[in-house]
Amino acid sequence: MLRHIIFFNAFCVFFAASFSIVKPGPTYPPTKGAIWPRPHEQTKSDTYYKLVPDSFTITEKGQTCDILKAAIERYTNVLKNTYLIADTHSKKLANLNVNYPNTTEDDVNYKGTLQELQVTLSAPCETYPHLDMDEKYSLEVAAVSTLKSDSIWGALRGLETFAQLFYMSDGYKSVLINTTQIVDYPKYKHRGLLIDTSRHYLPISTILKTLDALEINKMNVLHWHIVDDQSFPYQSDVFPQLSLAAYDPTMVYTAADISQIVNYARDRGIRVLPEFDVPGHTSSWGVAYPSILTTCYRFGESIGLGPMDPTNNMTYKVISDLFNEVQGRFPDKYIHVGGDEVELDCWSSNAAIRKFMEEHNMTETSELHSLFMTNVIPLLGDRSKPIVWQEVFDEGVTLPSGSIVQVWKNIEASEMVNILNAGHKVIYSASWYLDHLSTGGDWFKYYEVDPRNTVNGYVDKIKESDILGGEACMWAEVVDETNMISRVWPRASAVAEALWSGYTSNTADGPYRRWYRYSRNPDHELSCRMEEHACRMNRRGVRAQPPNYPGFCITGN
Ligand code: CP6
Repeated sequence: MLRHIIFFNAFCVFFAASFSIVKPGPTYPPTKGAIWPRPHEQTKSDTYYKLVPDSFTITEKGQTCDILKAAIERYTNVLKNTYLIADTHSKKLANLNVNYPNTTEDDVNYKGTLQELQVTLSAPCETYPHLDMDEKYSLEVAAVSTLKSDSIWGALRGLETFAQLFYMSDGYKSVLINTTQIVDYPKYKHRGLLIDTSRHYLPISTILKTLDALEINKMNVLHWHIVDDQSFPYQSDVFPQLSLAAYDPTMVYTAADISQIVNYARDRGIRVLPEFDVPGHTSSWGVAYPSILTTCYRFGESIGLGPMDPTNNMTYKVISDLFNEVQGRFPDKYIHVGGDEVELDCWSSNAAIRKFMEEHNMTETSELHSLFMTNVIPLLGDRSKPIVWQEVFDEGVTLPSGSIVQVWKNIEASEMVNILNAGHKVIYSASWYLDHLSTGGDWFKYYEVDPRNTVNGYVDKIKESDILGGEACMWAEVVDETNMISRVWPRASAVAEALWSGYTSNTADGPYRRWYRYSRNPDHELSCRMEEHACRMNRRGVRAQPPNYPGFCITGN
């Protein structure tokens, strides 16, 4: 303890002595229409156009469908709203009698008002986003701009980019867009966020808001860790008693709620990936069905219920019927079946389970976990493929081909290599735990890893591409609707960029590795872009927290 005090004092004295001069104004001046995540390829010019919503339209020049029509309406509204914020601001300025000169109209770079965005979609729409969807698009901004894609999903990403190119100028009175050409596609095809609705219930509105934010960040998976030990908010028709373990009868997700969320996500090119975590993290199942859980013992006495009972046929019957229902409610081709943090010691504490192990020639409780998963995975049939947490691989379960292993522990490269060499695909989450806070500005650290770099040199490039992407995880022990959005955003935006752009500390022009040493630099490219991006999210109704040191954001409020 004493050592800490001395260390801490020395630390403060050091900073007190090396004073710095603080200049007025935001620590990081925001950029103007920088795209987040950074596009694959972009050329920009100083010439620009002005947005006047009444004389601007987005038109469909190729194939179309409901998803595209809805997106055009959505983005038209985003632009109208951006214009409205500038308009509101200019009225406030007029009331204050502050007169900023209009610099736009007599500037040689000003090319007039923007007329049209033509969207050319060259193939019929797919109906639901999937792992292998094509998200590529190209965009050219001119008086008549063009957006081209071979896929509805690419068209959605391109519309998002288009909306982000607009910025406010003339003292936040006009909305401008520069001439630019972009060709863009993601490095990783699985770019997700995990939300946890068991530790705290999240209202539908918060989940929809999260989907808005995912769309803004070009993320494409909502990993919905829907139930866990503490509560069971999923309302089942086959087992209605399960949601007796909801925190409150109103704190549930009905079939209609799920359908609303799935459709809202689909319209934004986002997959909803349900997780029903078994056999651990399942206490809440025991409220209605205690017999499917294992009684744990200490010193010969029962100390309560632990993981699912792998020796009980009823366990598999409940899981099977529930999965069948879940497959009907979630159209995604994958279901996450968990498999993390199983309390193996509970199994070995139970005499009946020990007897079962003896009868089946098992010596390790991990073999029971293996048996359990081996029994559970086929229950998915061929309607869905499994995703599992890494323990399932570690414990020697034979997984069907096409399975995905989600890595969440800080691990040696060798583990990723082993998973890949066993023929599995990987989703990376280690080091992207949003519930681990240091400061609001800690997002820099999420750039320290590029998932494929962790196995660089250990496997060939083909295997490397089996690392499909990653997920930022927002475990909800200490978050609910009051703080979830602002805690996730813009911190998860860093993960979004690492996954879309492959822009990390390992990239040649990537951000500085030691952010705390270099980031207090007003020209810091990444920080300035992040400042604009967080502000952009706020203008679009996502209450992202301020990412950097002091600054401001004009939102019309
Ligand atoms: N809940 C569930 C959790 C975690 C996991 N599974 C978790 C464990 C350790 C850390 C963070 C989260 N809260 N169901 C592990 C995947 Cl550090």
